[in-house]
Amino acid sequence: VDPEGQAAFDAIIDADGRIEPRDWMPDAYRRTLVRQISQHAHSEIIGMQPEANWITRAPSLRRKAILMAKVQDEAGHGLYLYSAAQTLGTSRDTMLNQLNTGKARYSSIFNYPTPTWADVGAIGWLVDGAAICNQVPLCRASYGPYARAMIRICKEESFHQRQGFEILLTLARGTGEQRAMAQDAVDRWYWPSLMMFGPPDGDSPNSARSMAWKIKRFSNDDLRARFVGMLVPQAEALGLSLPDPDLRYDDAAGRWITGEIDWTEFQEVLAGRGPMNAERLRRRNEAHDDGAWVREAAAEYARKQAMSDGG
Ligand code: FAQ
Repeated sequence: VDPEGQAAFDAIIDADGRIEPRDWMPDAYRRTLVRQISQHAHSEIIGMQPEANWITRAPSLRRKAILMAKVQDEAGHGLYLYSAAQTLGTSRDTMLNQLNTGKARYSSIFNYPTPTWADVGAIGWLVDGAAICNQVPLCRASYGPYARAMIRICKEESFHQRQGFEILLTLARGTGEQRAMAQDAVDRWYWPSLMMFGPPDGDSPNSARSMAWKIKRFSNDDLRARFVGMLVPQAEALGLSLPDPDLRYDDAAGRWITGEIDWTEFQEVLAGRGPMNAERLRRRNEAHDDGAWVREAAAEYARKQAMSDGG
């Protein structure tokens, strides 16, 4: 315990200021940030897989170029986020090792399969849409390096979201078969995208403290309701329906209320038993092993540079 450090930290948080890497911070604040930022980084890296599945089969050269750029953006997001987490004193090797050995969490959403091209549209519209809704408030998170990384990430995510919307719009205006494919993808991704916001507020052990520290600015349920409110008019514009017959606007509460979310499914996915958990981890390790020669070459290059700089 450092009473002076704590007082300075509290004053910065109260004034809505930013905590920077060299500032004193409570251990639990540091741990929470490493947990959230590294989980976020892992999500970006694992999140490359479901869409990369379609790079070789995108329906045109233009679609292929856009999809490659999008998947590459996700890699970039992972790298900024690992860098932000490293400023808290945890090495990238440690974080990647936790991911590769299945000890770290990453977003539940990336454990679902992408059997059709319309899934690429649904991921852009729903998954990137949910990501933006959750991440725009994180641009004001109290930890400086995280908040600053989020600004660029959000700009790129909003481009991704429109890219997905446009894929679905094209399909929805296409043949009957294409429209059905778009609807089927929306039906499969809608509920998992609502789960991205995390457990209901009453079952969210980290929320109260993260909100007091101004890492999180809104609760999981508030952001989920805000997201659904964004989807409703967009689904109408697409001419597609949301698979939620109980969805309604509650005038008294002033917010959208969804049908019941299947939290058992969410828990199963978190426990590693989602449809694609094992495959995602297998592929992650395969990519890591395939990249060993790049790491070795980079280390050797750095060693030679250091030698020639030295003399
Ligand atoms: N999946 O107490 P809370 C993207 C865990 S966007 C898995 O509410 P917290 C872009 C949680 O970690 C996706 N686990 O926790 C993209 C905690 O476990 P722990 C990534 C989940 O942290 C698009 C436990 O449940 N975005 O990648 C999930 O206060 C397309 C209790 O939960 C972020 O990471 C879940 N959905 O709130 C990429 C955003 N939800 O650690 C490619 C930053 C909860 O105690 C293609 N993160 N858990 O064992 C956050 O905003 C927060 O961490 C929440 C969870 C809101 C996710």
